[in-house]
Amino acid sequence: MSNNKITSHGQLPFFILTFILTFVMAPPHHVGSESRLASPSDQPYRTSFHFQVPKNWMNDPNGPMYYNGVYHFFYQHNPSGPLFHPRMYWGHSVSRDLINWTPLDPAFAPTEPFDINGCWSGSATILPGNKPVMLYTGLDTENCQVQNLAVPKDLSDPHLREWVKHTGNPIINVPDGIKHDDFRDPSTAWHADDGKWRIIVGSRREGTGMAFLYRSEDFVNWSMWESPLYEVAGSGIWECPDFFPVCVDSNNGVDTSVMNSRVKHVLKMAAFDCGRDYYLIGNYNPENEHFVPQSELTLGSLRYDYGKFYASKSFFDPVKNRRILMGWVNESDSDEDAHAKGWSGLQSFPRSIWLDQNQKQLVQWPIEEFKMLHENEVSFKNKSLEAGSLHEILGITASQADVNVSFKLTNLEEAEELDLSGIDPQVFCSEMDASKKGKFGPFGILALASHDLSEQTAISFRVYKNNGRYTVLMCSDQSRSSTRNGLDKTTYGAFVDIDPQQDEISLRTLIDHSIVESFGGGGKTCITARVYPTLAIGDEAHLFAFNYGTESVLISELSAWSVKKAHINIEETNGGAY
Ligand code: DQQ
Repeated sequence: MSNNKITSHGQLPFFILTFILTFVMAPPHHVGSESRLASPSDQPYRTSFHFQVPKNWMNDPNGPMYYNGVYHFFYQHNPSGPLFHPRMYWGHSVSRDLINWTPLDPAFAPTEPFDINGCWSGSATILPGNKPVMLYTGLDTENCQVQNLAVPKDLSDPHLREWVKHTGNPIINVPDGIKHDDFRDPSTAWHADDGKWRIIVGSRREGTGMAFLYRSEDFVNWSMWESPLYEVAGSGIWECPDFFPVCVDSNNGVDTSVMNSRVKHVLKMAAFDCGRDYYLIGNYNPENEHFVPQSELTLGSLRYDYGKFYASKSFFDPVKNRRILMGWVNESDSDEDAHAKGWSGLQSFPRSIWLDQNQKQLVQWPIEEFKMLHENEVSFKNKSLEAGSLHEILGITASQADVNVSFKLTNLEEAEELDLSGIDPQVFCSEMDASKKGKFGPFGILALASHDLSEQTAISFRVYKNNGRYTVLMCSDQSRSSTRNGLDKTTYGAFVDIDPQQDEISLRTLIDHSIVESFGGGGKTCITARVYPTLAIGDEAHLFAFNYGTESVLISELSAWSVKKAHINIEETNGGAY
């Protein structure tokens, strides 16, 4: 086990605030007042192709799975108000294409002694014979976090609308020596040659974050393994752990139980104290239950997303042999704003996820089905962006768009010398906001920009050299994304592990009214931001490519599309999108 230190960062005071408001101040069983659902003209921040609920609160993705032609997506939901409340339900929607979603009644409500105070996060497993089962955390009568099992009532119902909670619940209780509220979020199960199923559950002992490992032959009786699958001193509680294999020689995904010499394993943990989803890549041996990561967990470790993205979950899609990832994208506005909007929370656009060829990190890319929403393509090639220039991308709806651009740098020897080792890229991006000129950079795009540029979200790159090697930095600057005050306008930043001598610097950005989801370096570095423009709304939003550096850069290729509105969670009498 690693003893590596990871300390609380306090980057997202939201988590602390939420914790205090919900667990300390909220009376038990109180649920928020029924929220007002404003008319569409009052709703500039509702999205068009990101998963969200018509009203009230949504947080973590739960139990995503594919079953008999239908994708199922469940989510943490407070059906009584637009703020978090511990007495969670599992919202449920279904889709045939992962783009359009039909809402169903909640799959789980807090009704039984083993979940009466909340049905918290969990995961799906498809058992042999094509039988889905669900494991989830219940908050019992004493607010203890226990693990529960549920199965669909009728496997012939393509929607799997009704779920039956196992009468023997809870199937796993809080381990000795662990606090009653530090034990949650069972993973998807995997099995090894010995026929035993395994799951992990997030926890902590004192400040040591960990994933407890459990094994079972029948999915009902579970025994805790002698040591956690992994633990890291100082990392605080781990929520929503995920553990899955990735192919070393292919971008295809594999089922969670695949184990051979052609896979490595990924352990993901949502580190509550800093509100970040970190992952480790390593080797797993089911005989001794050792997981040996390639690197230790630190604050600078690999993350799925260096912006707003938490408590994610992946699943294997057997239709297209891929692994798909979705994460909760929280609001950056206030509780008062949540009441005014009547809703809170988005899910990231579904991403395919695979191991990079260099085996050092994962790569993510919006699922290919997104293409069905594309219209009005505009594209051009080989346009030079001179120092200080701005080029508007016209002909698309800039508030609802997909833009994919590649930048080519010549004269790289002119790059500024700067040693960025040991530098926190987010801090660097905050200090070097998009208005600060360098040589190569900042260049990139301005999303959701007002015509006078008083509002803009800049997603940009800077390139430096040190001892003959180049470092590429990607920033997402929200400091000018809205003229409103009282928003979290944290600037995000991360390195992109590419060599600009060999590779062009690519940026793909999904823009959807109040979310800007960016994929740098072909999906090696992802940054998601929530923004709340007041001017750059609807037709008043503009999109620009820009170069504020003193060296020119070449746009070798740019394609941008308007994106059609998907049918997401709209009740329709004709059966809707589904
Ligand atoms: N959200 C759930 C918990 C989980 C947390 C409660 C992560 O199960 O640990 O809504 O955001």
